[in-house]
Amino acid sequence: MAKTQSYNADSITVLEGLEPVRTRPGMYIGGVGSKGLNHLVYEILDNSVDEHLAGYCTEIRVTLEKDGSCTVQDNGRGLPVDMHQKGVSAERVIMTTLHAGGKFDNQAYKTSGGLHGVGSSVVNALSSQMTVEVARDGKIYRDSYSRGIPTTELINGLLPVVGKTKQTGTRINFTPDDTIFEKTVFKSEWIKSRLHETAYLNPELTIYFRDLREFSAPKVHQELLVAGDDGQISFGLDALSVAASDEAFEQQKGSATDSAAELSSDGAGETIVYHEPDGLRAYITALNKGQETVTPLIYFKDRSGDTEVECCFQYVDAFEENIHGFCNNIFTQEGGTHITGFKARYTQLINSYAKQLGILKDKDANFTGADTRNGMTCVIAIKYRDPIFEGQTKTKLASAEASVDVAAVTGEKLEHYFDRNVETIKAIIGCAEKSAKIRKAEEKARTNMLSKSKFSFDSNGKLKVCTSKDPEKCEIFIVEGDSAGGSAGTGRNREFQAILPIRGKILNVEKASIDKVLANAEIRTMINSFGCGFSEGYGNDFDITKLRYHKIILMTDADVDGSHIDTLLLTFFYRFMPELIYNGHVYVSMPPLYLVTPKARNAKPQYMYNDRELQKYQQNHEPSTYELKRFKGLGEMDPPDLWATTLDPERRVLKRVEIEDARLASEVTEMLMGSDVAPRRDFIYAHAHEAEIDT
Ligand code: 28G
Repeated sequence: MAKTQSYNADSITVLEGLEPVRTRPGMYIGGVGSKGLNHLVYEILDNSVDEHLAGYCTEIRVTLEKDGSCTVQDNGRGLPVDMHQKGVSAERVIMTTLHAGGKFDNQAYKTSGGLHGVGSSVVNALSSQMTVEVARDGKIYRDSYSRGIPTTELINGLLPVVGKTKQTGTRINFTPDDTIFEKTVFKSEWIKSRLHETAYLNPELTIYFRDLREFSAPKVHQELLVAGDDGQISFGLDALSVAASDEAFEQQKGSATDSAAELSSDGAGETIVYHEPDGLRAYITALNKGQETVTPLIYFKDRSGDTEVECCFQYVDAFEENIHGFCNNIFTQEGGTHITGFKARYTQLINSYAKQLGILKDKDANFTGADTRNGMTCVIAIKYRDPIFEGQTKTKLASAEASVDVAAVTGEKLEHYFDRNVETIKAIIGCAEKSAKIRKAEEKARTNMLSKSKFSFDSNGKLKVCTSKDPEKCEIFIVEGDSAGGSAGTGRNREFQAILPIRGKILNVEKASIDKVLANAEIRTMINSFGCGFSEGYGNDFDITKLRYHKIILMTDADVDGSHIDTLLLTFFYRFMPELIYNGHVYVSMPPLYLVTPKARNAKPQYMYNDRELQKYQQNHEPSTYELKRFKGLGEMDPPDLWATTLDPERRVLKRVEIEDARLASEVTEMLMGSDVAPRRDFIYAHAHEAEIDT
């Protein structure tokens, strides 16, 4: 196929059209870090999901390719390829025009406002390479781009045909532009979480995920694996007879025939099939896994006006509420009107039943909203015509009507349900009573505590302070264990590095009630030393301007226990000090696993941070030529070692924690505490390769 890099008239208009995306990528994908990078996948994925919502696509495949690119494929109708009024294929127009992608004419199921749904053209503009293949009308068409500029020559304005097929669908392969993105390694943990979420929200959809990259851990999440990928999206197979040299399609053949074998091999690559026919019910069941349930699953779905409202919830024996909102399949991290509409109506409903059943007397105060949701795990997913998003990360639904519609559906459906399930409403009121009691006790404890001056309720225990008082310069290392804490205390730069040793595992804040959280010595010490208070359900005392350390660095061993402690700490920050993460103050240090000392004179010792690095070294060096030391833990390093590898800003490796990491941490807490070793190892694995040098 003829390719051209020349800038003809077409490509200049293209460049003009997509230029704003390349000059200000953050405006379109929310940044050029990991979050923006992964957003590229979601943008493309969203188009396939839209095609599913339109009723034409049942399978989506997402593949992280060996070469660092990503492929998304669906079995929908296939992007239109016919002649557009502009004189080129419609596909060209869609891929090169801002706001002309996919569904922008069809507002009904536009994926979202704000950051989302800006479409494939944005991804195209930010990709060093993009290939679009469309299976339609018995043919396979192909187009390609580099940084949004077409590299395929059209034939009378239309796409070249590269094969024949009986299937229909779209396949897009793209490589993020490394001159735009700080990092170009997709975070599979984030992507998998998003795919699973999408599967729960779309019960008739099946999503195949594959990670073919070298460093991906083999065999993850056994329970999710479905051996024998049947290769139903197989327009590529047909094509083989016609376009036998077509690499992309050969690869497709591989995935269709070899996957069962690959699952049991030790090579790179994992395949996960996400299919959740029980939808939100299965989602709640998964979220409540391992916890004692207090009510059955409660489910409803209905429309009000143009809004479709779907909701499932269940109570567990816990003190937290755990409400996840979605609007048009988008997770609304910061909540919004759909959530407030639900909560407001729900509080009224529970109080009215409590009175009706004589549990609340006339003289009694109503339950607070938080009381009524004590122990509740809930997912609210709405489909809304014209969502408006606001907030720090544009993930807060602002549309006022959504609140009204959700309240209407919630009121009607739940009244119908509770009238017929009195035991369930009694159990829920039981949870509310328990909460009210604890709340009153806590309010008392809190006034007592606050009266003793806010930050003096505990001495700072084992904190080794630094001399500087300039928060911007100051760092605090939260170090696992007294022995590592001791070495760090000696090895650090006292001027700007504070050390806070913590022992063992901090409390799992996901499970504990607030009074227990506040009673925990480690947590009190942290709140004290950071200096900015904390926020929780009953009030927000958090003030980030008071933060004493602009870098909070978790320093734990690179093993299962260390990653568990990281997870618990992140869960704590996520729930009580999320701004620390939003504002990029939280880091995880990446201590090396090995020290290789070559025997040759003049050769410098080398620290290695993961097994891959060591393997590479071992492949190129005879075992007799070097000495290998394996660090079992930070506690084994002497202070100079610790300075050289983990403390020295010039040489250490830090990974900045993003809010997605913290959200996942809160979700994987359960997984990490389970007995299965494999997911834990994979968790550590997944985090090891994402290390970045912090400068
Ligand atoms: C694989 C990666 C991402 C897509 C479709 C299918 C159609 C479509 C996409 O149309 C323009 C606007 C509304 C009609 C629609 C095909 C109607 C008929 C489509 C994708 C024209 C966009 N036939 N599949 N866009 N519409 N999958 N997957 O991008 O009026 S995007």
